[in-house]
Amino acid sequence: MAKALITLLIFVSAALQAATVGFVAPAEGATIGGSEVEIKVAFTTTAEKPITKLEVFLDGDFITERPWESAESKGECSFTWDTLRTTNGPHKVDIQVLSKDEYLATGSLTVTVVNKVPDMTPPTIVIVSPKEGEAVSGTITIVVEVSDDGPTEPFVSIYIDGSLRAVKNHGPYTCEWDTTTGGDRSYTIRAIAVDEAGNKAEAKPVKPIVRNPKKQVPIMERDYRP
Ligand SMILES: [Ca+2]
Repeated sequence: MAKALITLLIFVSAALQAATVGFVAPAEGATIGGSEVEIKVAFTTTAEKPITKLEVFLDGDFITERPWESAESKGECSFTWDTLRTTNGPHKVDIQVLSKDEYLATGSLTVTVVNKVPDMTPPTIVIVSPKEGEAVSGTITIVVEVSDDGPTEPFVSIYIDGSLRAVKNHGPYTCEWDTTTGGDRSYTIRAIAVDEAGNKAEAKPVKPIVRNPKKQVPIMERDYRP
């Protein structure tokens, strides 16, 4: 009984409408994402009222329109939707068809947009050892602390006076430094982290001072007598 009533209503509705418009793709309720989602619509009309324009609405807001020069009794039309510029979640697309500014029909589609939120946040990076101005000697361990919101650990490069001394893609981010190989002076340690999305961060440089014991001079025995 109910089914027969619905069939009848559809039949009456179709008879009254001069034109129809519906979606070929994507499917109703589909989950979509990316910058190039094809929205394909199909429409039919009568010879008396050829469709001259399609208007596209997203969540009730007018987005774009497309003039339609053909006076065919039916046709198809595609739009590209950059869903990266739309929030994640359900959205309603309406297509209205018009004939010389006379409204004819609307087709509606509800889809769910799901896009991976891009990682825009650079890592945080700090050189924790040695400290600024710290006197160091012998072989020391440079320790860098890095954190990031990405799914993988960042790449970290450690430099001493501009020369690359270590590259690591996982923690602990450390680097052994034999300070006896250079002279006693101030050195500049820099560290740079890059996350999976290419966001880059540089730690505040640290300038320790190398002070190694002088090389042992053989003690000379002196024995003078006046
Ligand atoms: Ca990040």
